[in-house]
Amino acid sequence: MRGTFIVIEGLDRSGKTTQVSTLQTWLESSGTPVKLFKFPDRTTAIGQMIDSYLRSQSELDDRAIHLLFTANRWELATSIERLLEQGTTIVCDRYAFSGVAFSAAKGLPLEWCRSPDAGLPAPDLTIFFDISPETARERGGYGEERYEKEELQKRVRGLFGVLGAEFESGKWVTVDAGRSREEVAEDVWRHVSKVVGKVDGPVARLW
Ligand code: T5A
Ligand code: NA
Repeated sequence: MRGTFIVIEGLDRSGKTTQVSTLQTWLESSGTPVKLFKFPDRTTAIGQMIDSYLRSQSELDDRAIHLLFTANRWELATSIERLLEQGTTIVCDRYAFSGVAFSAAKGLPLEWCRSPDAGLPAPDLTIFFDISPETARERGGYGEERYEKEELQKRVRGLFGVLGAEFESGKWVTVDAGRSREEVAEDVWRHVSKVVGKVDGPVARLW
């Protein structure tokens, strides 16, 4: 069996990073080899440009930053694929769906936004963390970064809905992330345990 590719997507402050770490612990204790990825990966040279932009320390054209986010995924795509083939399950904190939803919410055409991500490894399961902008706002640290503005987050939420609707049921699931950490973790585990260690064959491609 190859590893399972699990992506956690969602709005800012929906608790993705918190849950990815719980999920890692649970997978490890069930004996599943697992590796975490996070996009943007701010540690690479491209990631440092993205980080500077997100913290409003530099300005970039909307298309230029979009392509940097995509390039940041491509620079790690081979490692993701290799690990999956070697039997390691991957849990990824944000992926191409964030890439499309955030840039399209800023006004770039949806189809233009999708095309540079075409051909990337496709997740076996995407869990979308849905949260109202009002609940997200009450959480720690909200508003520190460039995209953490309520109007933009509302458009992003709508666009995630459009992207998710294209998937067959079971491949894209929505979790109510406005609940307690424990309730969200249980729900995530319920979905993950249905697929993990059960997929085989070649890794699919976006889109
Ligand atoms: N972006 C990203 C693009 O535009 N294009 C792209 O291609 C990609 C990949 C940075 C920005 O980049 C954009 C989207 C983003 O605007 P990021 O680095 O993932 O993306 O952002 P982060 O700031 O790291 O993460 P988020 O803001 O999205 O937060 P998380 O990971 O969803 O939330 P988390 O776990 O850090 O929790 C936030 C706070 O809430 C608390 C936590 O303790 C923490 O204080 N919390 C809860 N509180 C109450 N109840 C719960 N259930 C809670 N769960 C967590
Ligand atoms: Na954020």
